[in-house]
Amino acid sequence: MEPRRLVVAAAIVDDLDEPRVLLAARRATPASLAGRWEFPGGKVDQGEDPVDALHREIREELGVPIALGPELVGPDDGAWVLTERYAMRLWLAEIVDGTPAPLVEHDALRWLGAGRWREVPWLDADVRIVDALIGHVGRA
Ligand code: 9L3
Ligand code: MG
Repeated sequence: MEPRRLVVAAAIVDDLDEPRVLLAARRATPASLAGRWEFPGGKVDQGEDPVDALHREIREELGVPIALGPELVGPDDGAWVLTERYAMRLWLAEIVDGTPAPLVEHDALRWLGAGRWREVPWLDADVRIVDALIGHVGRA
C-alpha cells in the first residue's frame, strides 16, 4: 500500500488574532468534487517543504500572498486523513496583500461570516476539519 500523498491547505480568516470570517473556495474540478467547497490548497511536490508548498498553492489558486498562523493539528500523526490516497495538513492564515480570486480549480470564493462557517456544502473530507476549526477558534 502506498503511503498517503500529503496535501496542504489554508483556513484563511479575516484576522488571525480574532478570526470571524472564513474564506471557502468552491471546486470546479474534477467533476467528482465540483460544486463542493474546500479549504484552498493542494499537493506537496516531491521533496518540497509543506509550508513552501502552501504558499505556492495559494498564490497559484487565489493569486495572493498569505501569512501563516498556527497549524490545526490533526488526529492522524498530526495530519487529517482525507481518503485512501491523501492526508492533509492545514494552517490558519490571513491574506497579506490583494484580493483573492478563483484562478485555477475553483469557480467561486465566499467569505463565511461569524456563525456561518458550516453554511456551504463542504467536501466530505473537510467537514470534520471545519468543526475542529470552529472548536479551535472558539467561534463559528
Ligand atoms: N482535498 C480536500 N480538501 C482540501 C483540499 C485542498 C484538497 N481542502 C483533496 C481533493 C483532491 C486532493 O485532496 O482529491 C488533492 O487536492 P488538489 O491538489 O486537487 O487541490
Ligand atoms: Mg488545489
